[in-house]
Amino acid sequence: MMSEISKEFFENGFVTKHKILSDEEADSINNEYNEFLNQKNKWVDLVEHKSKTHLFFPWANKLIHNDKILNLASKILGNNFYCWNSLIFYKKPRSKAFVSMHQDQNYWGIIHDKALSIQIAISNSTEKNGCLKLIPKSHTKDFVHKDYSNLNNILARGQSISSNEINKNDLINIDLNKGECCMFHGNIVHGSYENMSDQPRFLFTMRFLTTDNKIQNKYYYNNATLVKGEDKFNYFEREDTVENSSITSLRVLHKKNLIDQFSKYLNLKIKNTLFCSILMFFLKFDSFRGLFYKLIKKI
Ligand SMILES: O=C(O)CCC(=O)C(=O)O
Repeated sequence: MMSEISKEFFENGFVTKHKILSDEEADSINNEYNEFLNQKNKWVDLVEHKSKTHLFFPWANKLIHNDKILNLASKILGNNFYCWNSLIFYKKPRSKAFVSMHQDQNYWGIIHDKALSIQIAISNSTEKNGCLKLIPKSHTKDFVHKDYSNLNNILARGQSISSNEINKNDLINIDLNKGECCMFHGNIVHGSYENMSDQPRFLFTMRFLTTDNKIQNKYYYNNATLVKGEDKFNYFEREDTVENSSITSLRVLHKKNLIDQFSKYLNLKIKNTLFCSILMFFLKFDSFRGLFYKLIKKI
């Protein structure tokens, strides 16, 4: 029998306000993250830690294995699934950063629908500080996407649905108190506006998919962490965890993934293979990628 949660999820494309972390647990992650931001970091790390974050921070690696999160995801995905990505969406106070409206499945290129995201609020997330916005029930329709380049767009490729296609009145705010999460379908229309408050907004999103799914190699890495059950398909290379390995070795894989992805995005933007290979000769060095991020104002 379908649980209430899965019924609501498939009907509306999301369920929200499930408490995962206590206020103290959320604060502790927030403090650790602020310490990281206040350190003297390499430019490259200031950008690249925001993707595949579970291979960068021990707290993130623990969160993708959190029982309450896995319990929630298993109501939709069943007993065998991976976490293949995790991301930090952080907006500084008064930051103009936004996320253009998009459907994740439009660019994930997965082979079937069994994929979702769970977004957990590490700080309170409100309309004023630029919380997640989504259109209920929009997961049942496919929208056309264009690459919309804007330096304030947090999405690296700027993938967006044209504003004419969307009625802004259909968007709802996903207000979350720290420690709460929202689980949303891979095809739901979502994004967020700028932070108009004096507080930072810190959200952490985890992407889960079933072991019989595949991801489009054209854009993404093919390694993931098995967080529940077993994998009889072996489409993914299995990532270690911080429990059975160390954060130092996870960070080696993190770097490799980010360089590979950088090269894939570059090839998409600049369709000249020779030129891209020459650029990548330099850009595989941290200092050059860091400089590049600085030039495109990602730092
Ligand atoms: O909350 C945001 O800023 C957007 C988050 C998002 O696009 C996602 O979690 O997939």
